[in-house]
Amino acid sequence: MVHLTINNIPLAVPKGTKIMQAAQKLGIDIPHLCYHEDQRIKARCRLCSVEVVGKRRLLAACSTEVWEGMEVHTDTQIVRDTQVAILQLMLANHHKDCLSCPRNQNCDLQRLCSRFNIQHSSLPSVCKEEPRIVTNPAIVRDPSKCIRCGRCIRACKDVQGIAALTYAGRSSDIVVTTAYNKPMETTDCILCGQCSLVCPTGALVEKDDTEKVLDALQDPKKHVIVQVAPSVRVSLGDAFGMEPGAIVTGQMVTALHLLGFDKVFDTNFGADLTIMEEGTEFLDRLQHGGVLPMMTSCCPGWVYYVEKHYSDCLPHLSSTKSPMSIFGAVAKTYYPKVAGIDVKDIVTVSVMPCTAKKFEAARPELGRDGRPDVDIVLTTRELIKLIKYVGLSFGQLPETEFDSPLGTASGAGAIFGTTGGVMEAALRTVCDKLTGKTLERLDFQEARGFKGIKECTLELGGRTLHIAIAHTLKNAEILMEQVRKGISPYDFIEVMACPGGCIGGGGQPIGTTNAVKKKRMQALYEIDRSLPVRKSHENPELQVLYRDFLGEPGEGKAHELLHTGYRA
Ligand code: HC0
Ligand code: SF4
Repeated sequence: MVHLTINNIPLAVPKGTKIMQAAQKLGIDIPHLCYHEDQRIKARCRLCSVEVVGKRRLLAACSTEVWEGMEVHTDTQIVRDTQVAILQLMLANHHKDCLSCPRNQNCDLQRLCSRFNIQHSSLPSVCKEEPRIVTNPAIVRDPSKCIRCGRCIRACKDVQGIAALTYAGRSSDIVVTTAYNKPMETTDCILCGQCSLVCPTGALVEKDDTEKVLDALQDPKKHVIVQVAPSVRVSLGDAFGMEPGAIVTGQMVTALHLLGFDKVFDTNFGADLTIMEEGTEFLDRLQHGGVLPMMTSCCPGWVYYVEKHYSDCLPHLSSTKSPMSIFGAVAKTYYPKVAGIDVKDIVTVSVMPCTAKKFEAARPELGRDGRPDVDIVLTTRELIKLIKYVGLSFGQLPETEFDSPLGTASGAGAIFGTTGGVMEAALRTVCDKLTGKTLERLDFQEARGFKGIKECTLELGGRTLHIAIAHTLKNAEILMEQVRKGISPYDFIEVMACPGGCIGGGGQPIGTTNAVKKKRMQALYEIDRSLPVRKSHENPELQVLYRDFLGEPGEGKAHELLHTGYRA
């Protein structure tokens, strides 16, 4: 242990601890902007400057390791003057329209200015008020809000291995931009939104579609239905003061009804359908010499990545649509029939933890008769805004259940929201189908956990199946290089673009860290354990849907509605 004092308070911490974390042990929050607990430390903003006795210069608390006998002061006049000066410099180059900023009341810069009681800008503004860049359905850039902390650059490069964002220019002219300042979607970007999740200000945000939803809800001629992704029910509570990983399914359904949705349905039901189709497709490829490894296709960031970066490998992608889009197809075909409503009057909304889902919904092939199957996609963050907008006390809402007939799902559908969940759900069905028996085994521990690439081998019905699961595109790239070279040892690969899977999606609440994601992961497994049906093919509502409408999985109407193609 290393012994030191911070603000004259003695403490001992393990060797290698940084001043920032040592101070946290004493309950002292050293201000910071470029530092993020899940990222490489760059010490760019210097807002975490502290005084250390014996040192002539201030040191950065995020990057400086403690040493024996160190005496740190986090709250001296020079430290405060430095922090205020840094904030004033940022403000001079910042478009200060806080009241109408998408990150109002949820912005690190605003919070720090409030904490340091900055009531006026002491420096003349040099901010170039550039227009917001709205060129795609998922992500909006606002360069005049950027504080050049670099967190987005690190998320894109270090987590996704993409590096669509970069610094350009020098000195005071430095900016964060794309190559040649091109629109994001025309670069290597796959609209995953990881950059928006770590941005401390309003420089990178999801495209806001809340008004479209409010308009639809106000239209008396429209029947507005909503589906909610598996991971939203374990992340929404964060914004309402609940513990990370709190399971708020019942309150969430009530909130959506109170917002005015006519029916509240479950994307998990779509996930069960995906398993039926994807499982059937995998067995068919396995038994009839189809292209292997087959790769899951439910994550839109991942699909876009394969299209942009590995288009030669597209035949490996399952043709099964994602649960969201499968749900949308059913909602615009089967549902109007059973509900007796003209499809032209139905508006389908989905709540997703993901910005790329907005892009997926806008794909022209995912619709019929010129209408999209999913009309509007909201991120978890936008749903939080809507709940606050109508003034609901979320934590005090009673719990209600999803509506029928598209609201009953299995535990397999629930775990889609975490890395490894899609594979575990698929295996529960594939194993039964391949062996012709109802296997007792439900839990596939090999598929669980936060490891970047997970592998397992299963002996099934006289066959050996080799499985791999990756999350983040940096990890996926390792598997894809093998696939491209034709040396992949696997039969079936699951990829989710975001770290942790959808629980860490780019549309999740600000403050989603790896520690938070691990709690959400456990919550999803808890939901799975609590459900009476845990295999997709045993979902009774799904069985009715196939019997009465879709026919056999992978054939005829099921194939026509629930499968898609990709573009190079
Ligand atoms: Fe996901 Fe999905 S699990 S991608 O992460 O597969 O966004 O939560 O809704 O579609 O089900 C996201 C989450 C979904 C889909 C599902 C899949
Ligand atoms: Fe990079 Fe994803 Fe942001 Fe695009 S959306 S710039 S891929 S982090």
